[in-house]
Amino acid sequence: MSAQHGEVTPGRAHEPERPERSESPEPLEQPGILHLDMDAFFASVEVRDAPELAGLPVVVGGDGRRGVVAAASYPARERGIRSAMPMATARRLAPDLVIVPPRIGVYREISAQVMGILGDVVADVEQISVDEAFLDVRPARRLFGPPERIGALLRERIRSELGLPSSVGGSVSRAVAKIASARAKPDGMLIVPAARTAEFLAPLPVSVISGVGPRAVQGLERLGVRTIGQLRELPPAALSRVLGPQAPHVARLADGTDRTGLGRRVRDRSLGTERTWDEDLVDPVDIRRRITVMADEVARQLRAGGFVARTVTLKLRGPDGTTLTRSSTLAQPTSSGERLREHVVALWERERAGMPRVRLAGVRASHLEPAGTAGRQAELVGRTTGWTDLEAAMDRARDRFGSGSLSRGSTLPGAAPAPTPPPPGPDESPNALEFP
Ligand code: TTP
Ligand code: MG
Ligand code: MG
Repeated sequence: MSAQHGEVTPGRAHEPERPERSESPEPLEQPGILHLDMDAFFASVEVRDAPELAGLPVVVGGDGRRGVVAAASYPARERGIRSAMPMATARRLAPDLVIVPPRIGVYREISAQVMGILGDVVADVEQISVDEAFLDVRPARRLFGPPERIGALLRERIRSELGLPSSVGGSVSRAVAKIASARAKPDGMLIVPAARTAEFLAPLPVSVISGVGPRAVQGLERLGVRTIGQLRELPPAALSRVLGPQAPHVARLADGTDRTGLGRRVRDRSLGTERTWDEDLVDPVDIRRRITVMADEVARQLRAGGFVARTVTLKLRGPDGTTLTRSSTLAQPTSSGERLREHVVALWERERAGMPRVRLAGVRASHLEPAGTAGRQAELVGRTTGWTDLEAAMDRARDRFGSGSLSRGSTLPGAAPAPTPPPPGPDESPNALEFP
């Protein structure tokens, strides 16, 4: 049941007792951060509830013309099917594909049960999406034993109490723990001893590092760098040219010296606003102005809560009830209204032909992170800084003088609309479902 494939044995086995050890006051460092992620989460729930589907290529997602795969079972992945792929493509890859419509309420409930199990065992749980969390297991060690014992216990409880497979990665750094859990999938566990971190990472493609997006991958490839081992050999200046302010963090990661642990606990993983109108909105300038105001409002909520968001979602509903939800993943997490606005307006520009009359509109930010860890670094990129500073100052003024005191030029009725923003770029992906 608890297939432990690919497990790297704990550090002690690779660090024989040497006399020099006594010169170092550091105790042998244990991997204290675990990352647990459910396997093919939505699809696994559907297979659990319809066991005749076991072993078949199963996907959860919309079956319509614009349908997209939300989750793909591992048998479906063997045929090349992936999340965010158009359903039509998935059907071509697997003519015997089983398509199950999503049951978001059920997944949310199970998500809460998973998090409940994690919270039973480990006090410090940082949930980062519907099916995954980071855990700081150092304090739980005295009670439950070493990290691999805790990881196995969690996987076993999720399996026996919820009937679902999950995978666990462990490391001294949260970023490496997440990479390890992905390598352990499906239904596995991979704990990387501190001293073997660089060795574990060396053969992996640079794209496994979160924050190294498609553009960075291309830039590195032009320098002949494909793996993390090769990235380690790059001079820091060259790395900075490709990765910008992220470079030092990525370099520490590649070296195995990163020790970034849990961030602040993020309970509300998304926040947003939506509005319904009695009369349909038909004027594009008006619609655009209203979603701009919403983006600003959401950004303000983010800043008030001390968060940055990785994903922004635009929801539109027409008079006949047709609802459209489109998400955009930001290259850098942000709390800037200007950035959120660029993305939601671009999403709307793309969809407006199919939704000429709008009854309801909403903007939601998700994949929240505490501002000040990864987020703050990201905000230092380019012009975002200016906007966030300006916006923080506007927040302060609003707090002092009331909400009517300030608004941006283009949101005032009658003001000229802002220029069309650039498209969000290659990091954007269509989402069949809003992340709960
Ligand atoms: P993931 O954990 O990214 O993927 P997964 O659990 O399906 O598969 P893996 O074994 O690789 O972890 O996402 C969790 C759920 O979130 C997923 O089951 C469905 C939903 N989801 C979407 O709705 N759209 C998407 O584009 C992605 C990536 C996930
Ligand atoms: Mg998952
Ligand atoms: Mg996940």
